[in-house]
Amino acid sequence: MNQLKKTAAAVLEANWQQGFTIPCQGLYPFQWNWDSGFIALGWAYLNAERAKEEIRSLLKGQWSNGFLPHIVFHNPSDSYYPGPEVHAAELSPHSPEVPTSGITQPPVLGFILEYIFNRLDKDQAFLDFIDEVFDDVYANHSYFYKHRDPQQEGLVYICHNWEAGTDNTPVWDFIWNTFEVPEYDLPRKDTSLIDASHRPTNAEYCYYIHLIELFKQWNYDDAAIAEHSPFLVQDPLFNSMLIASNNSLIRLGTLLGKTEQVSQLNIWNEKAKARFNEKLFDPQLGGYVYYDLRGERLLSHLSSSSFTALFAEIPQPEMADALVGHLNGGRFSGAQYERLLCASFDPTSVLFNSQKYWRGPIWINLNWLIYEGLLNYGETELAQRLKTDTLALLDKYGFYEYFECDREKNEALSQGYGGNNFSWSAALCLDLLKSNQ
Ligand code: 2M8
Repeated sequence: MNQLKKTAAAVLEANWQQGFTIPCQGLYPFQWNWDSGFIALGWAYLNAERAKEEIRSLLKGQWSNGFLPHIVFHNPSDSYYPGPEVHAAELSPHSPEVPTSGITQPPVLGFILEYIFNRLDKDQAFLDFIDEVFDDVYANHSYFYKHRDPQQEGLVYICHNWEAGTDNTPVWDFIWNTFEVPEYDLPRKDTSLIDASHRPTNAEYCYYIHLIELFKQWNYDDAAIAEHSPFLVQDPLFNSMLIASNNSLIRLGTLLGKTEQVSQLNIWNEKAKARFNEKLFDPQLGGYVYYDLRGERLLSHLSSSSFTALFAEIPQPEMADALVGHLNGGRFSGAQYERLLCASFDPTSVLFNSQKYWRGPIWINLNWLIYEGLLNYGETELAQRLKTDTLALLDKYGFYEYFECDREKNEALSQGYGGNNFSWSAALCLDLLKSNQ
């Protein structure tokens, strides 16, 4: 076991809490939805039972209508704001016994199950586990297509920036410009735990909290949210994750003889892929962008989310070529490869900020998705470059939450950005390392 692997294992071990893994001590002290998916994949290399427990714990937070919340508050903690009392998910008749939030996150579980199954050499015991949880994960997909696609076009919406996972991407600035919010009293904890200049501003947090306050007024009713929420966006990352999970559930369901679900998943997926290419690809920019359902307009900005369609095998060849161009001597790498891959927002944009959270820094989960996506399209050399950049960052700095993409600036730095000993950075490092062993 090399040193990087040992340290990654130690991070996961330290963040393990009897049944689930927190993303980071202090900063994120509960179970997060998409973090847990990536983390489970890491556990598969160390202890497959923990991978199963991680997923079972997340599913304890599932609502009776199939909705899977973005946080499950299994344990009390006063180091995070907003906690369960702010989210007040019990206002919904569908919420479970355990306290949860009332918003969701990118649906990664479907493809995570398949990745783990493949990484465990198609282990029968893990297939039995997939059989155990298949219907719950399917119910989550069913929830999305039933409640998050008002025009029945195959694309689902998110109604909160925290649902995107890319919390403060500059793309949301254009939504915040469309409505006003009160000035909330914000007992934030994050800004006293890490450098506040690397986190979203208080002005942005007022928008985040205001949306939650609105959803509570509507008791988290999906129809009311679809009708009134000022934030209603079709996000390329979120829809790519759903489509990639559909792809995996189709293959796993076929193995398990789930004929009815598989045929429904195929119907959703064909429609979704066609609409995704038709609606979210901006030919001028040569990449996938965001659609603001409320404002009925494209938000034409490239971000690392734009490339995740490769992971879900959505782009046709010429679209894939355009995406690859941005990473290979184009605006994300720079002509001389002066940037490490992959910035979370278009580095040539005036809105880019190389240190601020989702407005520019490199994130390991996005790098992993893009790496796997490039392999899907036979781009092995570029995939290797991305992997080398990613492992070099982890090796130099450790398992930080996000990283500087500018090569020159990196020379002078001695640490990454955000939280340290961050679980998905460790978990996905284990997966990236597998082919090096
Ligand atoms: C960040 O988001 C949370 C809210 O969900 C926060 O800032 O408080 C994001 O990076 C998100 O993608 C991630 O899942 C979460 C926990 O790591 O932290």
